[in-house]
Amino acid sequence: MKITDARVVVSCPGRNYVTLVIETEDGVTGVGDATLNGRELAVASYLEDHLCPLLKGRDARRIEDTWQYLYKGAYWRRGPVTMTAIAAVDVALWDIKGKVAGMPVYQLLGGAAREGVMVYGHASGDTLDELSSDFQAHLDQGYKAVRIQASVPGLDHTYGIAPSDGSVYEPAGGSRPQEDRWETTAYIDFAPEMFARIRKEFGYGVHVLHDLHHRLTPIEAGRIGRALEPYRPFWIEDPTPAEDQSAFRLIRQHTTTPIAVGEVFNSIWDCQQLITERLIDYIRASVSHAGGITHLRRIFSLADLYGVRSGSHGAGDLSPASFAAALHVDLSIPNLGIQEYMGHRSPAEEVFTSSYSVEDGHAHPGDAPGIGVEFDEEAAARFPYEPRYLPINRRLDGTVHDW
Ligand code: CS2
Ligand code: MG
Repeated sequence: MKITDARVVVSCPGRNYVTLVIETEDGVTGVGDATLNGRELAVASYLEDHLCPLLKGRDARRIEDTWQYLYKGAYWRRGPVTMTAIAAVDVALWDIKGKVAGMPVYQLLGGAAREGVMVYGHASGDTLDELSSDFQAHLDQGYKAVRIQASVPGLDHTYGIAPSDGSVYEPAGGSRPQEDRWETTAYIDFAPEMFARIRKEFGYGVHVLHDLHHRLTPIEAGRIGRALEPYRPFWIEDPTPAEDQSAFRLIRQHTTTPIAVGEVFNSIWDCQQLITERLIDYIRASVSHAGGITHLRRIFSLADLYGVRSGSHGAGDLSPASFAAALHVDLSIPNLGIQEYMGHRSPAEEVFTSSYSVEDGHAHPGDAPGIGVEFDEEAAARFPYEPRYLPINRRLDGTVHDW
């Protein structure tokens, strides 16, 4: 089954998405997400200029061989651009395999290991009152797990707070990144206060998560983890930058609060030590940035050996094709933790039609053959690419800090 065409579509239906479409000689098409937020065109070029010409003429059925061919064949291994491009190819080929078999991809991965995939939504607010009403709104929608972020008093703008007009918290439009402010001393007493408020109001029957977005030093992270223990967080996410995997030993020495890491990882090597030394509890690599279904499953299998569960990244910058692919993996692996779910902003639904559903706090990929997402190229053409950047972050004295 020869691949006859592989093309890349960059569009902005609500936010930028890079979509790879692979077509076979029998007219079967597969779709993969190649979006790398804020660096979209680099992946589009990697695919268009380097991978698409290699795909034409290859056998679409040989997923593992194609993965190895693109990974080892590049010589320059890993990195977000390379691995996002390989991920898009991989997911598109799984999509094709499912369509040809007449089965949803999760059936090809071993079938459902559960009825549905627990997801967490995002509640946020400029004040704790706003956060609390957003939290209630999530409970009303059936969520069993909710991430909480609130503006830190004394800081102009804090990560993860959706503006009250319903728009997203990133990325900002414009030709330069928006600049946020951060100071850990302002944050460190506030986080326990935020958790205390939510637990007091809503009790312990709901999972509560929190994202630190790589901003703390390991010892600060240990301190926050310990201070939050009475409020039983489901996890704290990305407490400290994870380039230095051994830094997590220090956090572990100070707290039993579960730790989740991985949305910026693109390879199993980024988390080998974190997993094998049991320095984390949840691995949050994503299907679109960590080499697709093939490589993500390898990461989760390693994690399973060490009692580490999955918690895949599912922010809005991952297109519906990624979210669907993640759900097929989630449904079939033995060590699911939870799946992030942010949804997609209108008019994304004009471009992507999905078979997945989210109900009562649980998602299911649906039973359409393949990944269950159709991509309308004509509709995508109505929403041309718009240059956008992720924010950068500075301390109050102006020093560039981890965003
Ligand atoms: C975030 C993301 O969802 C998350 O946990 O950390 O929103 C992240 O900032 C974006 O995916 C960056 O593109
Ligand atoms: Mg995050």
